[in-house]
Amino acid sequence: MPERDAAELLRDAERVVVFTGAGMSAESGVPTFREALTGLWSRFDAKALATPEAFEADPALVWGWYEWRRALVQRVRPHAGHEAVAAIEAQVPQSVVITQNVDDLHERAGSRSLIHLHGSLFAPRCAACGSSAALPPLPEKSDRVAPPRCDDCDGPIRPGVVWFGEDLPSGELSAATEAAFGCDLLFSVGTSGLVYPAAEIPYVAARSGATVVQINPEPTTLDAVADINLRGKAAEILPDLVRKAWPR
Ligand code: BV8
Ligand code: ZN
Repeated sequence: MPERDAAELLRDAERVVVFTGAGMSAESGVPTFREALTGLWSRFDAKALATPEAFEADPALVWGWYEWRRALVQRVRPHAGHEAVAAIEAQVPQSVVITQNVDDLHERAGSRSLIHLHGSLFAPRCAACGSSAALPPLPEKSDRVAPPRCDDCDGPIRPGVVWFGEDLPSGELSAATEAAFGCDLLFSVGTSGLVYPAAEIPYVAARSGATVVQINPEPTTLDAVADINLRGKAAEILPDLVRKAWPR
């Protein structure tokens, strides 16, 4: 029974990596990239908005979208799957969480060894000089919002995320690659594995001899690399695995 095997592997693991995507936040109520955007944004494609060109062309539209997403994240809560990930970190000292998500749900569930490959909604910075900026008060409703200006150079403030066509932060990428290379067990949770170089992480683990366990309700490109495929939701499977690995 694959889930029992995964729980046994988890119990015996020395170095675990949990690699998460938008599906990890879905049961908290944060829409994934594959689901249609709602409201003002429904006529846009996330991939078109998450680019430097879009911000250049219409800073208020893009800044407003990210502030809408930040407001949504602040209204929701981490779920039992996020808590299970934090429980794994508590049980397996050498474990690392690598997330593609820009929300703070892993942090709020207690995860500490956390790498954000694509930045965070909570770290705005100046698009011109790079100074970090304070988070402004959230807008009342989801709409276009002109980005605040930089205190140092009056440049426009941008979200602290990695857009399509932008390099990932090199420190985070090398730390994540190193963790994947050195782990003996990697969980890939709630990611379609389409966006590179982040999607490379499970392959790095597999190539270095780790067991790869995928948790996802539908087939993804990472089926090709998963040793064990657990078809289901993060908030159900992860707590179940932790209970089986470390019965109270
Ligand atoms: C780069 C932050 C070097 C922003 C994100 C042409 C020009 C330029 C670049 C490229 C190009 N062609 C290809 C590229 C590379 C590009 C890329 O990979 N494109 C893809 C589309 C092919 N990558 C980049 O641009 C990266 N940079 O390559 O730099 C470079 C530089 C210049 C020129 C060339 C190269 C930067 C990529 C980072 C983009 N930023 N996020 C923001 O959040 O707004 S990516 C964003 O989308 C997420 O962070 C995540 O990575 C991705 C979404 O994927 P997932 O997380 O997997 O989510 P998805 O919705 O797809 O899937 C959810 C899954 O969950 C599903 O499988 C679903 O079944 C499952 N699920 C649902 N419910 C649940 C569940 N699972 C469990 N439980 C549930 N309940
Ligand atoms: Zn500035």
